[in-house]
This record gives sequence, structure tokens and C-alpha cells, in this order.
Amino acid sequence: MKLQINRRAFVVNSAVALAGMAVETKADASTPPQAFKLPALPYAQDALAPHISGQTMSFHYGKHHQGYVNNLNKLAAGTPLATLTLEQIVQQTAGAAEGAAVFNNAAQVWNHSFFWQSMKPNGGGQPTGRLMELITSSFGSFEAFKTAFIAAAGAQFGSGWVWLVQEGAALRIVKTANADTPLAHKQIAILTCDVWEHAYYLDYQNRRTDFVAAFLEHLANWGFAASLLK
Ligand code: MN3
Repeated sequence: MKLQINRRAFVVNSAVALAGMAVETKADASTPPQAFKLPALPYAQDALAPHISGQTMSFHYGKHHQGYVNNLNKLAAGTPLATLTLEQIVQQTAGAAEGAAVFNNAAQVWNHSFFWQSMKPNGGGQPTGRLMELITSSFGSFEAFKTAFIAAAGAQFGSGWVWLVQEGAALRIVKTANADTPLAHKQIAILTCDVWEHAYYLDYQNRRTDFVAAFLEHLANWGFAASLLK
């Protein structure tokens, strides 16, 4: 109990410090604090079936993603955190042990919103244009990229994410644990697949790599990924 009180005081103090930093980036101090909201899914909950079932989406989006939004709002309520953008909160609490709860929930809100956009019904296949050229130059071939992406997903120990990111003129595959996100590491996220068990267990049980293969073959939204290239 004593720990919880100290922790709360720390979070509030950190929020005050963060608000000071935010003044530079948010000029309009009269902007009222607003609760973070669960963004609308870009497709119907059952539109990704059979690769991701409507049942999985109802829990993953409706319970897990909503839960992160609710937790973030509870942590931010009445603190200067509520005046920051989601991206500012993720970047300013990254790596700060005393802000871990805020970071975890804020990053998971951002990661899931990015994940839903990384997919579309009848997606998958291969990208075209500059994105395909960058994948080929970075990984040797599209097939080599797929193999490496699936292997990275399988190698992530425990909960986490596998990402395609852009670093300069090259693309890289990175995996992050728990809520960690390229947004916290100044990397440009291009595409992601959630490899927490809640993302696939109802549909694939322990077959995580089958899930990630289906993500690449049937769901990946390469148009969204291409739009993010710098
Ligand atoms: Mn998830």
C-alpha cells in the first residue's frame, strides 16, 4: 500500500515535469484536456475472418485495446498528461521506470491502432513500387523478407510485437517486448503484427508462426505501409 502511494506521487510529479516539457510543443494552453478514445476499426470486426475471427477481434479490440485506453485515461485524469498527445506521452515516458504504467498503456493504445491499420480484408500478397524495391534491396527478396519476419515473430520470447521499420534508406525487422514500440526509439514504423497470445490463441492456439504467415499472406496492408515511407 505504501509503495502504491509513493508510486502515485511519483507519477503525478513526473506528469508535472512532462507538462513543462510539453509547453514548447503545445502552444494553445487553453485547449481543454480530453480523454483518449478508442479509434474506430477501419473495417468490420469479422472482416478479417477466417484469418482472424470476429471473436478474436471482439476481445482484442473491444476488451484489450479498450482496456488500455481506459487505463491510460485513469492514469492521465486530472494530471497534465491529459493535455499531451498520445505520441508525446509515449515518447516522453519511454525508459522512465516511474512512468512505466503510463508508458505501457499509452504505447499499447498506439501499437494496437497501428496494428489494425497494418491489416485489411483481402490484404497480403506483395507490395509494389518503392516499398517492394526497398524490401528487395534490404532483404534480398520478398520471400527472404517473409521468412525473416515470421522467424522474428517466432523468436520473440513471450509477449510482444514484430515490426517492419525504416532506418534511412533501408528497411529492418525488429521485435519489441510487451508494450515497447519503435515510436519510443525514433524508428519509423511501417507495418506491425501483434504476437501477444491474445492476438492469435483463439484462432491458432500455440501456432504463432501460422498466424504470422496468415497475416503476411492474407491481411498485410501494403498500401498503408507504403504511405509511411519517408
Ligand atoms: Mn494485442
